Amino acid sequence: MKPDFVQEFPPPPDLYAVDRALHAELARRLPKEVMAKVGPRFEAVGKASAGELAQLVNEADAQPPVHVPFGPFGRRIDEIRTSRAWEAMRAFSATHGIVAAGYDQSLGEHRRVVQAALLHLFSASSAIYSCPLAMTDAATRVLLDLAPPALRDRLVPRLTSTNPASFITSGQWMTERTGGSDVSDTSTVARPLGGDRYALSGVKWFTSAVTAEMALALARIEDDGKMVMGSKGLTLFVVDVERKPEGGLKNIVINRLKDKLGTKALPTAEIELQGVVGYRIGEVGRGVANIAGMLNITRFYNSIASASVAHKAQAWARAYSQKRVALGASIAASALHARTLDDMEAETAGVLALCMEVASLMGRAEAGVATDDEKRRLRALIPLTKATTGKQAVVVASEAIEVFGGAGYCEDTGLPVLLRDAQVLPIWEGTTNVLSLDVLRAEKKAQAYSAVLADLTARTEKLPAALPKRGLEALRGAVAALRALVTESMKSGSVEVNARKIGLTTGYCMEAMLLGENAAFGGADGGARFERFALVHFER
Ligand code: MFK
Repeated sequence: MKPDFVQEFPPPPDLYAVDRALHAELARRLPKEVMAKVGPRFEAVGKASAGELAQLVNEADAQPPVHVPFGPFGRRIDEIRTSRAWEAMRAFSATHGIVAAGYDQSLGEHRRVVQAALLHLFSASSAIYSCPLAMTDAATRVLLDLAPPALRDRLVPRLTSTNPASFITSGQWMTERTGGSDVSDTSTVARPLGGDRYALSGVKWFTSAVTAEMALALARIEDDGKMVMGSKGLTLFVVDVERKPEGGLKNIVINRLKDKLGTKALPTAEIELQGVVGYRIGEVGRGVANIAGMLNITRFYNSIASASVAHKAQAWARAYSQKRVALGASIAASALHARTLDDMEAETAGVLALCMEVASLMGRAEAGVATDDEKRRLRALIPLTKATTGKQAVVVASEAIEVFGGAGYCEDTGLPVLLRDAQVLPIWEGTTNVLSLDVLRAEKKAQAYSAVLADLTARTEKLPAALPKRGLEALRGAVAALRALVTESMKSGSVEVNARKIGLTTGYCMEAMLLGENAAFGGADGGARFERFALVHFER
């Protein structure tokens, strides 16, 4: 009997120091000179994850934003009061150049891999500040691709600034009361004011990061009382969110903040646009195609947020297992428990590997060196990766909480937030089914899925025979079964009903193949991670 026993509770570990899978990815994907330049940045964010960010994330989650609609004498002020910790997350992300890294020309084609590593180390300790960063990055991409020079040059330097005093964030105003998946019934109207200026009016139903200084919005132009209905009638606009000197937002009313399952620190609002000025960007009626560029970036961020939460959850569970004694021994020494931890680590490594493949392709595309085949693969891999990794993040976060037993279920450990925040990842920026259908859209338009399947097949064949045999056989069997499922679905006209199964299976096969390649490249213990992943997913 130990009446005074109190379990020692480890703080979250330095997420860079303990991330063997990330080290293997970086060794494979970054040239030595790039690594020498950016390595200290990874170390700094990793250290913070066990220090200042670990404090800030608890504080931010415990102090959710408050909406103050009216001042003491009834004036509309629409203040969103966020916590000191949330503001500190903003400054941290600017200083560490998380958005900026994606546009750092000096990193060449490696820009998105460097950014993915920084975000992977930050997101799960950021109280989901990665959400405003996703929209900020996506707005940057869209402005660079579509905005007239004056607008672009006014906003992009601030969206990509590493100075917290000048860094601004962007929102994304797309979802209305009709829902997020189908934007064709968007009812926000844009009335011409002359030139590219329009007055936007309507209700936006899910506007995350409502404290952003600008937003991209979809609206339907009404000219002389005429409007084109459906998604072909939508156009994209940039809105400056301005505060009036006497309080309140200029031509925007905040109706309320959402009461969400998780992402508590993130202010997500329902807002009403009352003639706010929007600058049209891109062609009239091409709003959906134009905002798709934004979705591709936010889906990339969502995928890395999945890798991040899975990594933090499993690394923390492992740290705890080394401290916890039960049934007379350290639980880490139990073969069954060690297997569970290894499976979680392999799952997480798979998520990261797929994210890094996308990061690598995206960096190459943006640096102008991607081949046509790589661009096609990127188009299909973005939705496929987001769909697969979102599901995996929830599973790993849930397993990690279970490792802590009842303590993991209690708020004061800081663990439940991981699961709550993970649950948004399969929803935000497209549900699993919507993304599976997007893979079909990409296939119809550019045979993008076929390019992924051909690449997966060829690279699986090329994996060296020296890899663990059972894992290799399990993966090759899974790829053959996937190809048969695709052929059979096409023959029987059941591609749509099988789209989710095809998408997720492709995601798992890609992850296993990439882990095999990493192991072949030489990452320590990579072979074991590859085999665990393949056996968990594919061995019957
Ligand atoms: C972090 C915490 C957040 C807090 C909680 C948040 C909870 C969630 C709240 C939300 O609502 S998040 C928003 C979720 N919604 C989405 O992510 C959108 C999901 N729907 C889609 O992705 C649809 O596919 C889409 C609206 C983009 C298109 O639907 P349509 O109207 O049927 O478009 P269509 O005709 O298929 O495509 C129009 C054009 O866009 C085509 O080009 P072309 O006209 O040149 O042929 C498409 O090829 C192109 N396109 C569509 N998706 C694309 C794309 N191009 C490139 N990449 C893509 N992904």
